[in-house]
Amino acid sequence: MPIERTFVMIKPDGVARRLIGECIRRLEQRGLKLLAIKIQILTREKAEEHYQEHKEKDFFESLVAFICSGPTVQMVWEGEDAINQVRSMIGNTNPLKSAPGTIRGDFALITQMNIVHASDKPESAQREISLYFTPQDILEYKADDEKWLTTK
Ligand code: FUP
Repeated sequence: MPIERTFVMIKPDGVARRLIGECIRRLEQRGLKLLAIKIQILTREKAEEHYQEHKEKDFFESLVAFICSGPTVQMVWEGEDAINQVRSMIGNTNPLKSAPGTIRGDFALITQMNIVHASDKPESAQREISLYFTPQDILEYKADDEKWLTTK
């Protein structure tokens, strides 16, 4: 499988419920590598750009208001098949359909307040990473345990 980078954001509910560490712990424990991290309250412009694919949906206004309502954490994670693996670790968009053991399945009940966002495909990962990070923000480094976690 290719080594990929994916974008992960802990939403205002995840930060307010003190789940930053829990989300990071799960991704780290799996063997993914953290390359960049920030905490910020999103501007409306940034939120609208992030969720541009949902602009026409009836939940768009409410989603943008929610995502700007408090601090959020942005991260870039790297690893084998990272995009699909992180998506499977966060669970279904609707937490009522998320399997136990996933982040949403373990901590959420409401679709909008589903703790965490992660890129769903390579093009989204690229777009979302560059929306929040410059190349200088992303640290490239070797981790000592990589021989156990990659085939490269
Ligand atoms: P996901 O990629 O799992 O975050 O899901 P989507 O990109 O489809 O949706 C983005 C966010 O919009 C979700 F996290 C929650 C919100 N949403 C709603 O509020 N109502 C909906 O019916 C669908 C999505």
